[in-house]
Amino acid sequence: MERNPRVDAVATDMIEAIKQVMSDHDLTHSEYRAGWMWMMKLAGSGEIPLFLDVFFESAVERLTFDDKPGSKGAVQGPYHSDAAQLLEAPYVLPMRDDEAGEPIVFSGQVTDLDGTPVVGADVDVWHASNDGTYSGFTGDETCPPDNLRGILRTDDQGRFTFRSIRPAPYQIPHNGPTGEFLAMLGRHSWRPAHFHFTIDAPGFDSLTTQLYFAGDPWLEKGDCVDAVKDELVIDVGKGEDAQVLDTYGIPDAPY
Ligand code: MBD
Ligand code: FE
Repeated sequence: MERNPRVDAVATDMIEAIKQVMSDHDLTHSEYRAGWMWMMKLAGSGEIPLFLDVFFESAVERLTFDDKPGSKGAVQGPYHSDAAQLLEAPYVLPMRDDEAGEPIVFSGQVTDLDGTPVVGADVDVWHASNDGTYSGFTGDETCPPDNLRGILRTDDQGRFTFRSIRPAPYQIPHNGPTGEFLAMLGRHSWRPAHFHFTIDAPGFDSLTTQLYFAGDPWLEKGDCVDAVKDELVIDVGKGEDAQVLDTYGIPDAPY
């Protein structure tokens, strides 16, 4: 393989930065081996994507997108599925017959920077189940791989509405090496409840973002991934408000 100047520039600085930290902390050889063993465990557990996204993705996301106009982005995280299906309107995210959780109806509109609706945009949405797992990543054979995921298309006003269950505060897998690592740093492994979105339309940059729910205690106590932005926290109506949304013609939920 040829020398890659970009990799050389970035990786050489990373290596030097790590060596500097080793020297600042007088790292011992047994500590070096302990870290080495821990990394072997991380690789064996399949949690490398989780670990990297928990500790580093929000920094790169801010660097890349924070100075862009329009809606704020947020990290993608490790649980997006490239195999999500385009759903048919009226939109209900695929869910199990006994899917636990509070029903929610969510509406949004995709516009360009001038506020002109974007018709036919693809809105890829995914979120965790009430027990805090993402389909396809649960190890639970009985959970369909497309559960609580799907792609919606905006209508002639750039709008979309879907029904699902309201995501619950979410604890990242905490029995593995990533959770163990957070615990050694004295940090918790919770994220505020969130929807994930990736919005794509021809001729536009893609937007990957998340939405959080006002009143969620983990907004105060801190997101273990450090990905929350104030602009991404929304209010949720109950009862009457929710029924107004129902006039969009979403059928009764299948639960
Ligand atoms: C998640 O659900 C998530 O959204 C992120 C960013 C990291 C770990 C788990
Ligand atoms: Fe998530």
